[in-house]
Amino acid sequence: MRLLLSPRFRGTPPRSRGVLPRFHGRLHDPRTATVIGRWLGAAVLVCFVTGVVSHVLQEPPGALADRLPTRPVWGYRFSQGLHVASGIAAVPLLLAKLWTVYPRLFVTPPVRGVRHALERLSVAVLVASGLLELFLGLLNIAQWYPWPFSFRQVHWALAWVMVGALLLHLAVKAPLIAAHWRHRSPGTRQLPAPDARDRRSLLLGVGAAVGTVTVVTAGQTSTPLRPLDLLAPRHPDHGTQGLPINRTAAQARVSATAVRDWRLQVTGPRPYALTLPELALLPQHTEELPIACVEGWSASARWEGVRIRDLLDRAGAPHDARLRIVSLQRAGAYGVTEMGASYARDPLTLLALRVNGRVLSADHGYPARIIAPNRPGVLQTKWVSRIEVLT
Ligand SMILES: Nc1nc2c(c(=O)[nH]1)N[C@H]1C(S)=C(S)[C@@H](COP(=O)(O)O)O[C@H]1N2
Ligand SMILES: [Mo]
Repeated sequence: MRLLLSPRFRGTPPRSRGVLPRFHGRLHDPRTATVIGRWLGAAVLVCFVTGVVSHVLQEPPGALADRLPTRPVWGYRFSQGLHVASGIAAVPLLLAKLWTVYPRLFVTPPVRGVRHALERLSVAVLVASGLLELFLGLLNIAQWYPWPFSFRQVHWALAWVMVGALLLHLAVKAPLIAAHWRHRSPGTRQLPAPDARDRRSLLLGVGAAVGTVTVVTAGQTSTPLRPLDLLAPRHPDHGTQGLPINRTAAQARVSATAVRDWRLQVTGPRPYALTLPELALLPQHTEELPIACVEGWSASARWEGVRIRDLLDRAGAPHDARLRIVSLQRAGAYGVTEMGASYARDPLTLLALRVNGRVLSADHGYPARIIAPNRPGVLQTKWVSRIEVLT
């Protein structure tokens, strides 16, 4: 109560009249907004940059497709883990920030001119796009799509709207942010601000909330935090053969007949087909590589199989060939994917037949799947039936 009723203001609380609520809290002020805004800004920056990385790896523009880096092998695991963790951390930060500034919704007069109206409009765009962006991301982690549009395209477009509105917001508020960036304003150099203790409590609470949501979800990608992974929808250790399963063979409608009659087709200058026993006779390689899903979970596994580049050499494919990988899958997305030359030529990129010492289970892509270093999980195609050399 003391906090809400205290008459001692710092900063300028918005004026309100009549039926509108009155705000006396000392924490609805620019200093608190600046401090929380800095944390939120850092989370948004990390989330945005890692989001761009994820987008470029999934849909590389033009010639970049053949030059994507395949090292470090855990690069995507790290960046996508950060993307989801910073997005989750941004939720309590955004809520705290909105709480700090919401009295400004009730300023009177609501519009003081064209400039003020535009400024308020840009804040509305920022708040709406930020809330929606985080909400879409969270639902995607839960694999729940109650909307008719493509998650990825909307999440991507909205990210730019949000960042644009954020830059505008920062520019408009720059003088205010600068004035409240440091701990004490010049006039009160000697005395601690009267609201310093309240603010410290609020910030500690927000920090604790961020820490908690991070610790109970980051175990989906970080091995040391794994025992505390209580809230993430997927646990990296739960699933057959030591790996989670995003789409089962049944969900992908991979038919038993198709698997029984399976042969690997490779097209190219010298096309050929191989049965599973024939593939097993080719030189086999074992690599430890992570699967890193865009949803934020990741896990490392030991994969055994044939190098893609060996299969390509056998087909007489040119050195810079890009590939199309076709799966037996008949339902849902990711049945057909493309692979740029840097992945196709990498000695670590395998057509895997085994994982963690055993033949791939049906849900992990039996008879054969792609595993490549530093690559989003969605492109690690399961149930591979054909590799097409694109020229
Ligand atoms: N054909 C096909 N391959 C696929 C998918 C799919 O839906 N269809 N899902 C991908 C996704 S999103 C991920 S994260 C990985 C997960 O592999 P796992 O289920 O073996 O752990 O497989 C990928 N390979
Ligand atoms: Mo995934």
